[in-house]
Amino acid sequence: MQDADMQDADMQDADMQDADMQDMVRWVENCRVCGGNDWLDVISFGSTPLANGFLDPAAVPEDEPAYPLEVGVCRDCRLMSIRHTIDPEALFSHYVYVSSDSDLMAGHMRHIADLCVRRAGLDAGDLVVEMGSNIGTQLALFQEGGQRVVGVDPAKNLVQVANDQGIPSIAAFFGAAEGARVARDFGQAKLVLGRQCFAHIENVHNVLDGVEAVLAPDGLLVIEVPYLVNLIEENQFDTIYHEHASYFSITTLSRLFAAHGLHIVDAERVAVHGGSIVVMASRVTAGRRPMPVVAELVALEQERGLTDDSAYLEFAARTRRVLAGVGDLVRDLAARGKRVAGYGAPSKGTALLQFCGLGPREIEFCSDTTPLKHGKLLPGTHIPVRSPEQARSNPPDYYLLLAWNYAEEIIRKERRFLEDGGRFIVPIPEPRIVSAESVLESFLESV
Ligand code: DWN
Ligand code: ZN
Repeated sequence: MQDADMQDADMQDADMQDADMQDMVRWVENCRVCGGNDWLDVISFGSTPLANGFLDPAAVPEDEPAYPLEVGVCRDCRLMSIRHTIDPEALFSHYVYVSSDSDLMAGHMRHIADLCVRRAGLDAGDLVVEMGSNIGTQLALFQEGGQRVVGVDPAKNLVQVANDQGIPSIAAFFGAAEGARVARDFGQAKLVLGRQCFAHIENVHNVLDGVEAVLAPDGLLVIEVPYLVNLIEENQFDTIYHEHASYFSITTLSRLFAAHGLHIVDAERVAVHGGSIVVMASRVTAGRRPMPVVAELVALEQERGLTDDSAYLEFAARTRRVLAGVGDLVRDLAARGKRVAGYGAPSKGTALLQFCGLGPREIEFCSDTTPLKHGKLLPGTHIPVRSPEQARSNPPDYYLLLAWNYAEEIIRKERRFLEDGGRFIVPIPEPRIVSAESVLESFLESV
């Protein structure tokens, strides 16, 4: 090819990439909940690849796509959200996160099933619909209790696993059309559940239209979302990435639900995913009286400054400081010849490493229990993922605890690593090092 032709071809390639980029990412002008456009700019993480975009080492793109990640707060309804939207097909139609089989999560899912049975008054034969049902682990507990279950999840690979395990599941995004379809094919649901998926939804109104279509007149909507109070107060900035469009408080959820004839009747703070909130809502017409905890949590959010600007700006300042602290600590250890690896390869870990500018020079590998991630490279940083067995055969000096939401369970499980002189770096709320001695000290302090 002549030089001029090559330049033309390069320009065409660049144009096509721009067009692909435009299809993939869109600037969000109006608040996803209230439609307002008075924004407080909180923080920008620059442009990053998608947090769950694990790469095959044999097919690493030369120009790995990266998308802007900016956070704003709507000054009207106080929704914290990201200012861009990414094509949901690209994010969720093939998914690598599988509901963890950890003790913490297993106990939590049991708790959620019991809570829902009690609060929704579920009997055998009642219909339970779960959005974002993953491989059906939560629904299996309702099935054991005699309820009829249907899962709806956009990840075809996970829906296949769920169906193979006998959990009826549909590969689709839940929304107005899907809610109506489930109502037509299965009847009305006594319980609609959405655990850890609501934050991922771009068009929350469409999803609530779907809930309205399928929820029985006396039915209960139960959603579980990471709680904004925990995110802000515990510096959980690594939970901010493209998959998570919104970061919810009760204040904002109440307003969102009200637009769909729903109101929050109960809520419970739970420990999973760094601190989440289980929110129970019913149709206003069902006549359920809200429990006092709902007003108490709204008051807590006000008291913590979530209805003002300053709490968010202080969070942004702390985030910059902690990011720099984690990066410097790991770079310093690596420069002193210490071997550092990541513990877990969660989406928030791939985000944290990108934000801190850490790569394979500092982090040798990440150990993760998820077979779908083994042998892959982390998006952006290209750090390899190994199985825990591989990692155990040649452990590092330090593990950067990327799956910090399982800290207690992991530190208990890895007693041997600590006893052999290994250490954990826990990155948030403030970076700190955990050794066998410090575990013993904090145990002694607690008794
Ligand atoms: O919202 C989301 C939530 C619910 O789950 C998503 N957008 C994706 C995902 O977030 P995550 O990837 O940060 O989730 P986890 O559950 O914090 O991921 C933990 C990771 O650590 C998993 O890949 C499994 C791994 N792990 C491990 O290697 N050893 C976990 C435990 C408990 C362990 O002992
Ligand atoms: Zn708003």
